[in-house]
Amino acid sequence: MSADGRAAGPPKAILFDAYGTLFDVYAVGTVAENMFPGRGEALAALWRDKQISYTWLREICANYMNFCSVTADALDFAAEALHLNLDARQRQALLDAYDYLPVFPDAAPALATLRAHKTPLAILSNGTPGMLSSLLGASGLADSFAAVLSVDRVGHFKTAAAAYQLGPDAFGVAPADLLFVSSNAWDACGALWFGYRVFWINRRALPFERVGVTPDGQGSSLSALVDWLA
Ligand code: LAC
Repeated sequence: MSADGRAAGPPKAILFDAYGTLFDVYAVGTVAENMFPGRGEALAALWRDKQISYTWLREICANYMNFCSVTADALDFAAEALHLNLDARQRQALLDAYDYLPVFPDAAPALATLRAHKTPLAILSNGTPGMLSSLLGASGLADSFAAVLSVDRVGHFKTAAAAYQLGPDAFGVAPADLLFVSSNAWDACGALWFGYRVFWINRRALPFERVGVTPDGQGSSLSALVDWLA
């Protein structure tokens, strides 16, 4: 432990958020753009915002529903709010696209380098096991991870402690011995409050949330994480 009570030394495992951190959620904007020229980006942005706010709303109201259903509800809201007439075929095509989001180009090389250091890697995500399995299967990254932890097992979304507890339970170590990596600042805050060490992937050059916690490290890409750990 360091003087401030945080663990020192290399992490015993590294846990990654999935959506936005390893997989590009805004890529669905391209599919949407083909359906609604000029509106794809707006649909992708509102869809993601609503998806996350529904997880928070359901968590604070103790009304869990799996991330697959939340994602579909958020799409329906976003389309209606933007006055886009999504027919059943278009709706299904967008939901299918969510199962096969592209992996960020920095992910494969970073994960390969980290694996070579023999640190176990895992995913800790709001996604259901089915959603994560589709994403990983399509990405070619499945073998990179020692564990894929879905909050669906505990029926609580991040930032609930029960969701973050999946990490320490899986590896049998304290949260401070684990490094949590997310591009979602709210997720980084939740993980810091829970007690993880945290690296924030600041993909969109944003300021960090003003809520009284600071990530242990940050950078614009997963390659920056590799440099920071070295
Ligand atoms: C995840 C989303 C919330 O848990 O980014 O993967």
